[in-house]
Amino acid sequence: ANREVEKAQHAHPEGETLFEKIINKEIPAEFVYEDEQCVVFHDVNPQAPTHLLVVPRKPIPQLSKADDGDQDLLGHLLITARNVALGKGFDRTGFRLVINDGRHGAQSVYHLHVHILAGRQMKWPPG
Ligand code: DGP
Repeated sequence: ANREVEKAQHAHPEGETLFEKIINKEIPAEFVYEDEQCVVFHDVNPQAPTHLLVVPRKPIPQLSKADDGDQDLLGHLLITARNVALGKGFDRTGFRLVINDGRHGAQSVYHLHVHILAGRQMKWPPG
């Protein structure tokens, strides 16, 4: 987990990211859902028994750079996360959604994404 923070502190918030390559199927990922607006796939470095990423096809670099006009898309990401979390094979005990933004948020990939974490007891405050 600290490795991830280290990586995040050296990430550059510009240019094409890995997630565009995943969305375009140029590099593989374990997809669980996709539609016209977003995709959902497994995080390569899971921090919980279930760790998925909800990623808009539109390459918004981070939440703080989203436009007011992205309101419907942002809503769709949450509804999609909800649908996935209510889906088949998902633990009903609860889950956590996380959006990391910028350096202090420990964001490492500058293509907006919502983490879905589940399958264990979460703690508060987060590290
Ligand atoms: P964040 O710190 O919020 O920017 O999280 C980025 C997440 O992306 C991190 O949990 C690890 C994950 N990740 C990074 N590279 C890849 C990859 O190539 N494939 C997949 N599936 N996940 C990745």
